[in-house]
Amino acid sequence: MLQAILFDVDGTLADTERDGHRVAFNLAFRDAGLDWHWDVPTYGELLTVTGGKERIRYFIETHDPAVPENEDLAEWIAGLHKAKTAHYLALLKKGEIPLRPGVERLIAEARERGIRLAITTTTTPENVDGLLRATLGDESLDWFEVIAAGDIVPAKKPAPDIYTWTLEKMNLRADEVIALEDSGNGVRSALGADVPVVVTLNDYTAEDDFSGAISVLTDLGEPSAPARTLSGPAPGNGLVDLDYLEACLGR
Ligand code: XBP
Ligand code: MG
Repeated sequence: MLQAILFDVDGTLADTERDGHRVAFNLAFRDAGLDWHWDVPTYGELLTVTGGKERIRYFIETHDPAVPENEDLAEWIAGLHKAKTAHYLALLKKGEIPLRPGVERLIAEARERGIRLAITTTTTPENVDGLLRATLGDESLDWFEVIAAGDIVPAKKPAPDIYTWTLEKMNLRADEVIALEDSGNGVRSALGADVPVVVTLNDYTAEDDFSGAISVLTDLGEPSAPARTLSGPAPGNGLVDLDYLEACLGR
């Protein structure tokens, strides 16, 4: 029996990366007087590394940009990332980043049927808070029993730690939950904790390796715009709902 749905955030609840996180990183670079700019394709390449601080460090290591001397690198990155978070929260507040199709519908159905909800993400906790408030309202924070985010586990996705941590907190077994993810890193993280996973991909993750996922769809689907199924079982009416997720769990 399905007991809970574990939602990834970036790319799954909303398309946050290209017009959200990427823009916020660039604004923080500008504020810091850096001549770095992450364009859309560059950001796609950097997305192979999850976590904003980890992504900045990876950029420094692989692109060799000028960085200030005589600074503790970890501290400097943390400061830059803090500025990025402030910009990202401001973008969310403007209400320009909507939820993906079907997300609100599925959350409403789960709440009606008493299915438990959690968030499992590498992004900073304030970002989850900001996205939920901006899209579903302040009260929606209480709908999620656990919000597992950011540095609460040292090893971010694709490590399984965030899923293991969430299952422990909820006192659930991996075969009682379904994870919704959008990326290869997310799929590997869930599967590493034996959590079955359904994928809704996006432009940045379309070429990722989703091996082991139960199904891969364009999105969760709305009655007016049903989802397309790219692999695995298709939901009858193009809508990912609880009956579909329950059937996925039984496979
Ligand atoms: C999402 C991420 C995040 C965001 C940035 O991965 O990698 O790092 O891009 O968030 P997933 P922060 O969807 O697999 O959780 O800058 O707050 O880290
Ligand atoms: Mg994601």
